[in-house]
Amino acid sequence: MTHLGALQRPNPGRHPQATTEEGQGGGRRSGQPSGSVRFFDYRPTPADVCAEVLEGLGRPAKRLSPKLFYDQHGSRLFDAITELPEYYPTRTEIGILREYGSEMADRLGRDNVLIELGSGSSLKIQILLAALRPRTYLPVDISREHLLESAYALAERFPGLAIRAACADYSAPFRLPLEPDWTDLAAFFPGSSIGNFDPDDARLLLRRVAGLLGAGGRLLIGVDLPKDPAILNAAYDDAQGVTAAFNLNLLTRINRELDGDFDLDAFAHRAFFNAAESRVEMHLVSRVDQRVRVAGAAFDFRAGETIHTESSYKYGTEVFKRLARDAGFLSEQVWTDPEGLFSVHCLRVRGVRPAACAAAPNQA
Ligand code: AVI
Repeated sequence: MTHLGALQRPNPGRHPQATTEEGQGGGRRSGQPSGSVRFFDYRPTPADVCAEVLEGLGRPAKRLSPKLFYDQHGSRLFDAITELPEYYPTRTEIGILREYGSEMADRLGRDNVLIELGSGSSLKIQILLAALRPRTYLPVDISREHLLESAYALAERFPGLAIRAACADYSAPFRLPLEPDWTDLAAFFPGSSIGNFDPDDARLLLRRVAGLLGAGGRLLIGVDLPKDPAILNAAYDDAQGVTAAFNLNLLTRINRELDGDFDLDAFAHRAFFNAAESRVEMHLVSRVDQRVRVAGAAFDFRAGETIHTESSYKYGTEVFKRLARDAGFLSEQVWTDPEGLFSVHCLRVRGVRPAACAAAPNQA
């Protein structure tokens, strides 16, 4: 789905491509100093959206990248999805974090450096920060506004926490503002976002996270489980039509940004569990034979033909452990909810963590 390049550790003490803004987060509360926020902008290069869309629509089996969902309106729609009664993953993962947060902290270690891939739900990270009390929190997100807003809110809430917010695209090559003497790194990758990568890309991403964390580093990762297809189909095709609006918004975005002429009434949202691939697929189905123009190029659709817009893989515990093992991790513990809907894995990078004083692990 996405091209995933090498994650790189920074040169010790130097961040040549980063514009660094330093600031104090959120003022003071009850006489305690507020946490400090440092911002590192690695200026993630915007993907060539136009080339990607033309390539995807030009294929015999048309497809578009799920990354395109997340413009401003799409991000709002996704937030609304996480609150839907049918969309169980968010509230279930939050329940697991609440129930087992202190066991997770025992595994991940306290007073360490916690990296979050995608600064998503503020509630999830608040639960984890309260349990772990890391020395430094390092959220990585492609959206500057979202990243900074959430970093300053957390600085207010966790006085004394050092925050290094890195604007970067974690699904492409990226660097992090790590110090050479930091050997106690842990990472959090919630929401089953790993499920939106095809398995080969997921393995590649995990392998690179393992390289970033170094031997002995731990990753806490949320992974959605396979289940009754009726539950899955409802979660991705809710009664209020929010997920349908989320899917169709992709066409609105193409119309706006790429001079497209998609007629939204001529496409329908379809989501279903593909058991053979263990994934929910989202498609946009053409209701009629039609021709659509995007950026000057013409694309013909037959009635019933679809554009595949997203896959959301569901991994059984043992299957995911195998994927993680192939990426260089050992499984340490898995937590699930009582209904077996969702899982949170603690993984450890194979190998022995070097002595605390060694500078080598943080070098590029
Ligand atoms: C972001 N991602 C984990 C969501 C999922 O469940 O695959 C995206 C989503 N698509 C439709 N609903 C939610």
